[in-house]
Amino acid sequence: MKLLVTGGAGFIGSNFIRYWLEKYPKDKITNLDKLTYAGRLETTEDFSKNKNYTFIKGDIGDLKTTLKATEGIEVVVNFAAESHNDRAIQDPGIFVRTNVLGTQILLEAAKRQNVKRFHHISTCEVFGELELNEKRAFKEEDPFRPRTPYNASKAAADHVVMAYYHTFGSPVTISHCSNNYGPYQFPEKIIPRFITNLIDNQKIPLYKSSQNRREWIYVDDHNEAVDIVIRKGKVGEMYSIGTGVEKSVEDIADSLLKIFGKPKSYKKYVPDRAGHDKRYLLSTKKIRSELGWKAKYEFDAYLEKTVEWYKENEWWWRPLKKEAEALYAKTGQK
Ligand code: NAD
Ligand code: TDX
Repeated sequence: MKLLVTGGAGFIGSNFIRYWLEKYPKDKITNLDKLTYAGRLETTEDFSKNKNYTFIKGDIGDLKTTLKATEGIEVVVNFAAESHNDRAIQDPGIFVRTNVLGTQILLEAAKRQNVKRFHHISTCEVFGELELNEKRAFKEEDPFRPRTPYNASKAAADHVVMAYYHTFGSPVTISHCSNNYGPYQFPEKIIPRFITNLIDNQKIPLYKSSQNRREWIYVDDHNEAVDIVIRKGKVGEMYSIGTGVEKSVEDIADSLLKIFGKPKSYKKYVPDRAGHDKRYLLSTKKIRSELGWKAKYEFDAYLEKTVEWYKENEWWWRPLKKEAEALYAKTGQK
């Protein structure tokens, strides 16, 4: 199979390529990535010499580039996006340009090149937020109710993907995943930010609404589910990928302090995120019953493995820490 992966120099996309090249060593993968602040060639170093791997530096929002990148491609997997809520509050425009317009331009190229499958990576956040005490979980057929510039751009992109399916018959699938953690995650996101602060013996900044919680998934579980959706999923369908493992900001902080053997006085409280969604939780009934997928990596064990990875790979994150903290210096959340 010939795949085009976009955003493959970022966190989940690079782990997807790593996973795929190992599992399907005969397949060919092209990675199209703009190399924004979040995309780095160092992240792809370990597989960059693989003879079945090609890298193109380019923007999914440029039709000429995407037409060339999709030539002879059977499957497109679109990970490329602006992905951080706190940045979207500072500059919503780039989120709309990359996540919405970029996705449309990539869809258009895939349509013109007769790509057999366009798989779009989306997020639980498109469904809006749940109350902390609510009993339900989001289902695939729930309406989109985004509340932040990031999740509005992801919801809008999903609508464009479905419009290409209904109007032009494009062979699309979409997956909505919960919060990922694992190696190569940019240290602006909560888990790598807290880990790298603790390695440096710094306090960890909890946003004021620290009972807000997320559903956590190890990145390889997400990527295995995407693999199954690509191979077995039905065109025109959306699939939710989650674990049911919910952790509040306080829980994450406490788990990491325990791993590092540090006292609770390492927690500090900083101003809340504007539009801070309280909670997301996905029902995974559909992917479990129709495609036979379920998550297998256990949270506590893989959180520890993730800590180990950051301890062993300072070369990777140390140069990024300044960029990540500069953002929070601006927002007063440092
Ligand atoms: P990331 O920010 O680590 O990586 C994004 C990658 O996309 C980077 O390599 C960047 O250079 C590239 N990129 C950005 N704009 C581009 C453009 N215009 N053209 C080409 N490449 C571009 O993000 P991530 O956490 O790996 O997220 C990947 C995808 O998964 C995103 O679509 C995100 O919305 C989705 N998602 C993420 C999570 C999570 O917890 N991280 C959960 C659910 C869904
Ligand atoms: O320093 C922090 N302190 C803190 O309390 C940071 C960075 C975050 N938080 C809180 C805010 C959230 O309640 O932690 C929680 C998680 O925040 P992020 O790591 O920024 O992730 P989130 O906003 O939930 O979005 C993530 O999951 C869904 C990804 O960044 C998205 O790309 C994905 O779609």
